[in-house]
Amino acid sequence: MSAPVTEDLRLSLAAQGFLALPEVFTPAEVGVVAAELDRLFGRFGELPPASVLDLGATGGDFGQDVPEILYPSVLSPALRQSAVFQRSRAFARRLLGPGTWFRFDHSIRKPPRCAYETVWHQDRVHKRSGLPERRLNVWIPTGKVGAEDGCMRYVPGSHLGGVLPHEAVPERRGAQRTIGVDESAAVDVPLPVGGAALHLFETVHSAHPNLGDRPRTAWILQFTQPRAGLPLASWAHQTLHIGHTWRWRHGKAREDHTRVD
Ligand SMILES: O=C(O)CCC(=O)C(=O)O
Repeated sequence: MSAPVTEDLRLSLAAQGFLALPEVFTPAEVGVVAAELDRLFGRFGELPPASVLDLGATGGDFGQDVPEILYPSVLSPALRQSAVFQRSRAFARRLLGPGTWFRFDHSIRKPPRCAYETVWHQDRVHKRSGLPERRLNVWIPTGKVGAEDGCMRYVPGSHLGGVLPHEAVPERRGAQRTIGVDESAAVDVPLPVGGAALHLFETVHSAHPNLGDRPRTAWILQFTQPRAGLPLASWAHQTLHIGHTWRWRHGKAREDHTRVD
């Protein structure tokens, strides 16, 4: 990252639960990621079932509302090799400390004029095992984002109060909403291309709808610092996903090979 990890950044993350970093990658580095994600979203209907979700209304056509790709870096090794990935991991290690590992990545696309608001939630609410660990999300938009086209928003200091009560959101696949968020305390994080928003596992956050006329795509990398020396749960999770997508990845490799020849 162009911004060094200073003690001020560490203290700010610890106090606020999030960081807004406008200058982290070059536009060219983000361009590599954007091209890979565009290619995957362009083939959304052909991706393996284990790799796709739609966060939108349960009644809509799957993949048309708010498509989400799970572990895009497994489907596209170029993402894992990208400067954006490498630098995000180095940055997470410097922020969380030794023993920080890559846990998971996903990408969420909000199409133009998409009224879907990512509801207020804490990521920790989705963790079933309850084992103690620290996690950090690095949220990277592939284009400039503001409040009008789907930027992230955070409640400063909200990570300090433990896991708050959540409720299911009717007609939203799997969504859980934090009950009683004081929106007047929330902070928007608009970002230019090359920026990133970082948050801790317990930070209450949401993202605006995309009312703009271009898709809003974000690549989200999650890092973990498990209490055990090795991230066994993360490895198991990734290995399962690698297994579930094997056939697709090998079919694709054959197709690519045929095209090159
Ligand atoms: O991109 C979004 O709309 C939401 C992302 C999010 O909730 C997260 O990164 O934890």
